[in-house]
Amino acid sequence: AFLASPLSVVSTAEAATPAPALIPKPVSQQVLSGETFTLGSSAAVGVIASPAKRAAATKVAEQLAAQLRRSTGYAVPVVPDAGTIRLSTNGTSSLGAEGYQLRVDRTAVTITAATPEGLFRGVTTLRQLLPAKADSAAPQAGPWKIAGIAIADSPRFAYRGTMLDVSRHFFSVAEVKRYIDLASRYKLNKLHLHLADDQGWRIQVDSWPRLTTYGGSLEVGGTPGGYYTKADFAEIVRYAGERYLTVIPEIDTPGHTNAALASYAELNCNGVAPPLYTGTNVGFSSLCVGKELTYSFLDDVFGEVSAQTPGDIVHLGGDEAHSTPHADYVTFVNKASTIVTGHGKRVMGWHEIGDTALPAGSVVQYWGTDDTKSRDLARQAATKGAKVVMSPANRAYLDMKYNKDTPYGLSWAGLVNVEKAYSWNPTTLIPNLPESAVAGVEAPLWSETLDDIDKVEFMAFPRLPGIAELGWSPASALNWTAYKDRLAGQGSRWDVLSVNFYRAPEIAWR
Ligand code: TNX
Repeated sequence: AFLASPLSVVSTAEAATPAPALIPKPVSQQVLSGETFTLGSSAAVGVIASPAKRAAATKVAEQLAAQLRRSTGYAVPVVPDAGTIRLSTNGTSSLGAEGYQLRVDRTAVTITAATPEGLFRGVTTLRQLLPAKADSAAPQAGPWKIAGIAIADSPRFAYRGTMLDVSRHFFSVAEVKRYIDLASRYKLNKLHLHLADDQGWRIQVDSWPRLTTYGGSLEVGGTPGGYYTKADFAEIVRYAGERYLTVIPEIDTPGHTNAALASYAELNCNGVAPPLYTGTNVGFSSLCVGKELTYSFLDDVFGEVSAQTPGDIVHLGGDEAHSTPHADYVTFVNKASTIVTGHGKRVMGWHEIGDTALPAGSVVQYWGTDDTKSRDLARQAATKGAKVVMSPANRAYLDMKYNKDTPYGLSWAGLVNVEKAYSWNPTTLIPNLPESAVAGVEAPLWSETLDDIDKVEFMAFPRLPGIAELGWSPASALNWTAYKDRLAGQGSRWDVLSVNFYRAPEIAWR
């Protein structure tokens, strides 16, 4: 800019200020031309909240202030009842628990919501309005300007998730936190953790200790695995909660259970423990449907896992049970569902559970590829009153390769480029599925080929923000050409955060 002539500077200033490159796109935004906010050295974050909401609202303010201190070097205190950046929970409840209003003018930035959660969502918008360097971990030179704007915003869907498969490859608490940080920037509100599969059991269960000490010892490829102790898991739940993501733990059953079967011989129908498995096949393992012990095992496991889960959903898997006869499968899922609800949680499962009993409040996760069978199961589930979360594998699976040259990932559901991942509508994808049955979207990331967080980032970015937008923004806002331009603006932000994103050549990164 400092090479530009004074004349071009003037003409830029006179051109209509474009809408900022926000993802997800807000419901409504109005540029306030002629208004610019400058964050100066005396900036403070003010909290205006009723006593019941004050502590949580202050936490949201502290998170914002802490980041601004790091990047601006200013003191940025958090103060009651004033501030140049004001967070108020006295907002209208008509925008819902997650909705917020944000106004930037020459005097202040004001975020108003009905809840601390709404403030948090508003802060994620503010972070995208600030210059990218505001996300830096070290002090940067200002100025810290934000163009005037008035936004009113609330989500299209209540369920906006992503899943991390920590079984096929284990990810440390620090790596999970990094993923939470990045997901929370795009207003995702569910973190589904795939905690048990053939290749590893990753969550401590006191009543069945060998699940982790033995069943968690390896991962795909035979390298050392790992597991979360109760303290580790509590820390993930806490960290996610502070960023307004609810953890949904998944214990995959009755298939995908080799790690458990290897750990306890008595869980097997023939009483013989198979060896640990470090390959990537699916569909070969099954819990023993006819054994009573199977259900006391599940009661212990779902009991301990539920006790550690503040959210109201527990995922029992249910996918690809190719070694469980169908009648047994239905018997098993119905019993397992009753155990989950007995621990006070709603049942979630992959779409195969669509033809089981599905207790009230169940959530079915569609992972089909436009095939008749998967669509039918999703529709059956809806007919029984269950909600459907949309994770179409040929669009929302973050482990699918972008193109044939992508260095890792799978391609069984096809190649999924950035446009394909974004260009679908969650409520019309499955014909004749009532719109009211769709709870939202989730982008799963399976980790057979992903053994470190850099690879996870490469597969999730830039596709995850697109799924986040499908979950948050109104259908009328979804437009690939416009989205692509907003996405381009995230590149410099990811550079500041050292996100190892795939620089898809069709995006004009800036
Ligand atoms: C299918 S999707 C699976 C997983 C694999 C994934 C790989 C689903 C419910 N089951 O076991 O990891 O494909 O993309």
